[in-house]
Amino acid sequence: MMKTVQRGALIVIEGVDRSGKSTQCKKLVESLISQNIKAQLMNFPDRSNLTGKLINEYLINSDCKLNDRAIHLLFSANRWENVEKMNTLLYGGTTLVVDRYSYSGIAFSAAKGGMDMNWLKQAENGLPKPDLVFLLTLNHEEAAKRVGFGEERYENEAMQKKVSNIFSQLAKEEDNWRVIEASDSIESLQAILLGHTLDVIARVAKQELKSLHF
Ligand code: ADP
Ligand code: FDM
Ligand code: MG
Repeated sequence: MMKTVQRGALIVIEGVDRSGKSTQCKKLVESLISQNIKAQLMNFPDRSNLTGKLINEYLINSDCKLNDRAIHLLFSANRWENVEKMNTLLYGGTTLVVDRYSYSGIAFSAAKGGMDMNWLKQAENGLPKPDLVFLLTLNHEEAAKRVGFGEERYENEAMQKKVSNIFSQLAKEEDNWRVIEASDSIESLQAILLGHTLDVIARVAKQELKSLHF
């Protein structure tokens, strides 16, 4: 009898700078692969594609002036550029572990002020909806003890605190979020994330992927 391919899960990790997103994403992919589960890491912004190069310039060069709505749409377009790739991988049975997604897009733009929340969300509607979003929370004092901010735009305390509040708000709007206090050790956090992820992979394997609909 033919074995139908079960789809992979779309797992997103969000959180403020230095909350441990990149560390946990990398470890989660390694843990899944070590259990013979097909898994791949993705991160947004994806600085390798066309929109990603513009975004990278905006982030690293403080002299780069760009309208707030224009850069918001570029971050969103950067995700849209990857939709076919994401769908192909997911429906090919690969679980995607994604370092930042639409919620970073919404939170960072909203933290700047002056843009309507519904307008910010609109650009994300229709993208693949994560099966699970981890929000790593860490207070600013704890984050400050970790290896320091770089020189990129948004890497300052005021911005990070606003972003943190908006993430907490977004987490309450849907039931697919798991809020994890990120001050524990890398290993104990990883065990928690892996447990939730394995549950979700099993639960969604035969379900159709949903689309974001804010
Ligand atoms: P993010 O991607 O959220 O900015 P990183 O994963 O790059 O965060 O981690 C930022 C820094 O904090 C790195 O130096 C990393 O080794 C360290 N770090 C990550 N997780 C923890 C943890 N649970 N406890 C202590 N330090 C951590
Ligand atoms: N960022 C990231 C946004 O402003 N919008 C987005 O849609 C995304 C995905 O870009 F400051 C911001 C968040 C962060 C920066 O940093 C990217 P990392 O270190 O590559 O995660
Ligand atoms: Mg990171």
